[in-house]
Formats: sequence, C-alpha cells, structure tokens
Amino acid sequence: MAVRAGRIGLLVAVVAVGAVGLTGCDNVTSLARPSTPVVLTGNDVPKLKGVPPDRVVAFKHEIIGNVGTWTQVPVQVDERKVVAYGSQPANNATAGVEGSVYGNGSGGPTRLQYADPNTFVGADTNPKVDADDEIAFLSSDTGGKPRASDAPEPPGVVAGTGTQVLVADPRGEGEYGYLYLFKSKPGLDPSAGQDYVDYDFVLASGDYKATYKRADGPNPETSTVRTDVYEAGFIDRWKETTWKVLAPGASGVDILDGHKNQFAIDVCGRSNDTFADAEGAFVANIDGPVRAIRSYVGANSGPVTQRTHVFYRDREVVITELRVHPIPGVMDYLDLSAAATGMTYRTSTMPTPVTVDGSADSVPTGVAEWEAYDGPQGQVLTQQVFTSTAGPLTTSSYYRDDAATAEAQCWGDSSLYGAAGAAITSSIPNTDPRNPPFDTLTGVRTTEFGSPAEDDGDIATDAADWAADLATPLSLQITAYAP
Ligand SMILES: [Ca+2]
Ligand SMILES: [Ca+2]
Ligand SMILES: [Ca+2]
Ligand SMILES: [Ca+2]
Repeated sequence: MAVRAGRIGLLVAVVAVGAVGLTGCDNVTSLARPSTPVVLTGNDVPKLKGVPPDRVVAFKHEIIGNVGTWTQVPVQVDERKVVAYGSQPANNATAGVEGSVYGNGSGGPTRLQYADPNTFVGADTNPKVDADDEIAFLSSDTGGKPRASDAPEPPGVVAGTGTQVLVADPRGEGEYGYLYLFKSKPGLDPSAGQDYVDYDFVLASGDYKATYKRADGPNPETSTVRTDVYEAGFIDRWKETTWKVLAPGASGVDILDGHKNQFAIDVCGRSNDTFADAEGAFVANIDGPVRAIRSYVGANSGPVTQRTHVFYRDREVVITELRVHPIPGVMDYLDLSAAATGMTYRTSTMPTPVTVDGSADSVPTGVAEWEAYDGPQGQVLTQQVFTSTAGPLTTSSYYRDDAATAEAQCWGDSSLYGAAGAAITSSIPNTDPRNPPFDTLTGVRTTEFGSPAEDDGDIATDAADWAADLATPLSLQITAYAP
C-alpha cells in the first residue's frame, strides 16, 4: 500500500494466541503500524553468514481461505566494511586509490561504512554476508506462520537454511508478523520482482571515480530518488532541493527550496553551499529494491563530517555526523518553495496550524517532537533529533514564513516559505576524531511522505502517533527456522 495511513485494524479475527503477550493470529500479519523499515545485521542471522548477498531471499507465509501460501518479498543486503577516511587530495587532478573514503592520503580515523565498488571505499573485503553487513526489509512485508499441514519451506530455497524473524509492536496491542529468510537456489532474485526505491546518482561531470572534484567543488548533479510515494532531488552533494509528494491525492509539485544547514540565522559563512563548494567525497551510492543509500563526507574545515541519506518507500532518514573543530552552533531546517503556499504547518507544541504563504506567523519556540505540513501538495511529517556526548547543549526551534525576507539567504531562492527546523544555539566542542579528544554530535532527521489528510482534524493525532512509533522501535525475535 503506497498511502501513508494511520494504524489499521486487525485484518482477521483473533482466533489464536501465538505467544504469551501477543494477540492476533498466525494466519497473516497483524502488525498495524504504518510500513516501517526493519534492519538486521549479519551477526543477527548466523544461518546467512557466508551466503552471497544475491542468494539471500525473504518470504512471508499467509493462510487465506484455509490455504497456506508462501510469497517472496523484497529483501536487501547492504555490505559494510571498516575503512579510513583518508584525506582530500591536493588538487582535483589527483587520481584516487581504493581503500579510503577520499581515496587519498595515509588513512587517519576509521569507521564502519557502506561498501560501494563505485567509490574509493570499494567493495566489501568479504563478498559474502558477514557480521557487519545489513539486511533490510519492510514490516509491511511480514505475514503469518505456517501450520504443520502447510509446506514447511517455500520453493526455490536451500532446505534447512531458514531463519524466522518475529516482528512485534511494543506500542500496539500485541500485533506481530513473521518474515522468513533463506538461502536461495539459483533462480530467485532478492528483489522478488519489486523495486520500492529508484535512485539515479547522476553527476554532470560523468563517472564518479574518474571525474569527481574531491579537492575543491562544486560538483553539480541531477540525482533523483523516486518511489511511489515521493521524489527527492539533489543538485550537489549537500544540496537536496526537490521534494514532490507522489502519494495518491497529492499534486506532486516540488515543495522544497532546500534542506538547509548553517551556523545561525542570517549567517552564511558556512552552509550547504560552502560545503559543496569545498572538498568532499562519496562513501556510497546504493540503489536496492528496499532502500537507497547516499552517504558522503566533506564540510569545509570538517572534511570527515558525514551525511547519510537512507530512502525507503515512504520515508527519508538523514543522519548527519558532525566532525569538526569547535563551532558556535548549527541549524537544520527545511525551507520550502513558493509552490508550498497554502500548506498548513503544525507541531507537537502548536496543534493549531499556521498557513505557509510567505506571510509571517506566530509560532512558539521549543524543539518539537514532530512537525507536519499538509495540503493539496501532500503530507510531510518530519522530526529532527540531536544526540551528543557533549555536555548540555541549548536547543531551539526555528520558523520563518517571509516571501521577501531581509535575512541572508545562503543559497536557494530569495524567500523563506514555512522554513522550520531545529538549532543548537550553544557552542559545540570539538567533534573531529582526527584531533582527540573529541565529542560526538549526530543529527537524525526522519521525514515521512503521504497523501493529503482526508480530515485536517486527524493531522495532529496521526503525527503524534508517528512520532511515538519512531520513539518505540519494533521488537525482533530472530530464531533458526526448523520446521
Ligand atoms: Ca562486511
Ligand atoms: Ca560482506
Ligand atoms: Ca504564514
Ligand atoms: Ca528559500
């Protein structure tokens, strides 16, 4: 289902209790949470260790009309490896060498990164599923559990290689579903013939390894990510400038001027524009059936500052790891385009909406647990969370609606439409691992796209429910499947 909907009722009557504390039945999934990514590691699934990623397949089992059926569903293995960052080359003509993020220099700090043969990170050193690789699927692809009278294993898999993943919702009323992982015989595709996310990484210059200016940008792009529910677009490494909601009922216009970062309001010394204009490199660009991953480094004097976008069918997650000398503060906000005019804006601290129209509104300060834009253009729910090892940091919210703002626009258009987000307004200590001791600061922005609300009265309730789901992950029980 492409529409981001609120909780759905149980699909079937309760006829059995699967386990203590769980309600529902084993015929089909009873999970009622909107489709949610589930990410395991190879370490979680011992039976898949040593299996080639293209032989990892997933199935759900359903009993419909008393007939048990195995259905293949999409699963994605994303390989990871530990590599050094390296350092930006002295000039753009320096050829890269595989084995570090920058493909240059003597190494420096290492981190576990997504592997990509098309960047200088390179392919995983172990081409099979190993402990640190990730295995991703969607909760909406779970099913029930086979009976003794059903076929114990689906066709096309290697007997005895199964793992059962029980996915349960701690927030609900005991809803749960099962997904089964197997090693396939030759002939099955892990995508199960589906492609939830299509990521086209396109540089104006051509091939990444041959043409990317790692010493000194900019590096113009026309990259896009498209699902049934939304489209996102990038014009350079740090510049996400397109959001079109494509869910049913949404107009599909581009509502985003830019996802923006800067030190403070009206301060443009550092921004996505200056980041993209200086050194940088890509860690990985991955386009799979379940998700796309876009991960990169390089933010002026923080050359190992990293941002990783993970795109699922309904959701974009942006993880930003600040790694830089002490800085005075940081903002992370969405600046919408004039095409967002007419959308409403609500937050957990402001259930009564204001209208995005380029005219100023009164909005309370204080970082929100959720923010919601809604209108004929579609619905966008978003949340920004900062976590840090540094001592108490002062945070604040930000909102501007001003078509003819006097405040400096670091990049993008000359207006602020429904511009909103969160900021750390106190100074941030050193976070650069190249220069210990260092603190860590990670920002995670999660954004969910969906159809315009049928009833505006539901927006605040649905958004609060979504934020509560984010705060309470699905629980997993992973066991060897021995039918
Ligand atoms: Ca690995
Ligand atoms: Ca591997
Ligand atoms: Ca307004
Ligand atoms: Ca703007």
